[in-house]
Amino acid sequence: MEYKNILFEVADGVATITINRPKALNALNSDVIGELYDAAVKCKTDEAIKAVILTGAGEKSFVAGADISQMVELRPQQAMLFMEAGIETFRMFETLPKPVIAAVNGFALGGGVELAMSCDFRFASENARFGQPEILIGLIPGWGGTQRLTRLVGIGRAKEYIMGGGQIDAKRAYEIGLVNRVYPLDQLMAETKKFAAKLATLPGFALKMAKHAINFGYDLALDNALRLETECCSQCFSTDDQKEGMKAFLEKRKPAFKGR
Ligand code: CO8
Repeated sequence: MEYKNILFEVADGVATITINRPKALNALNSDVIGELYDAAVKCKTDEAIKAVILTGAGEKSFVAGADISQMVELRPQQAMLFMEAGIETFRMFETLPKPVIAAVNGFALGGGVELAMSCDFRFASENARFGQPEILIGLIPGWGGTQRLTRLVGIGRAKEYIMGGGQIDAKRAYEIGLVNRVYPLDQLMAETKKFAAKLATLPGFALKMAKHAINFGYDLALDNALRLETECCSQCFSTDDQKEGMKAFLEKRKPAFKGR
């Protein structure tokens, strides 16, 4: 697929996907969603890609939400299709068997914060602003916000932001656990790439199992979740990387992981 709305680059095992509609503050229309889905499939299937970064073009916005100009006249069935496309695309990143980092370089509003919350990690620039302002245009979140925000920051805060429609800055987002790290804007990409590069060197199968156990164990009853963890952890013993990691520790040397 030829991309017109995103940039897709791979370097040193890290794929960087940049949503590239800076004049519209990188708002997501159905074309962007289609390209993001295609890029997610590439990230999943290309064995050379070990970690993924999602970011927005320009210095003002990560993603300012779904494209309002495309939604204004939708009927419910059309809205449902647009919602399902976003839900499926975001879920691809959330369940990708590789780490995904959102580098939030400005506004992350509505669909923007929903996309960021589908990533494993959120690194933000100091100028980033977060919110679910859908209520202000007669809507509620439709790409996972009612569920993922509630899980990340708790039901009381989720209701405050979703029903109140206000925005918070990066410092507050860090305090409530919505973002993992905050950097000056000019350091955001370098720091995100450094973290992604480190992840790319770690045993890929163990990363996959860690993400799987956390994602799919989270909503299970504790006994079932612990069983899932046991199964995921035991699978790691099938890899050369587990043998190498433990031998290297015992031999007091650095491990040479091979990704298998
Ligand atoms: N959709 C379309 N265009 C947008 C969007 C958007 N979400 N956000 C910004 N833009 C456009 C503006 O229209 C403007 O275009 P133009 O230059 O042609 O007039 C350009 O980007 C620059 O924006 P502003 O001039 O408004 O810039 P400001 O710095 O003054 O303001 C803000 C920045 C605060 C980010 C402001 O643009 C804003 O409030 N944007 C809308 C934010 C919003 O409401 N987002 C939520 C949208 S709804 C949603 O995401 C639901 C997702 C799932 C539902 C699926 C249902 C089918």
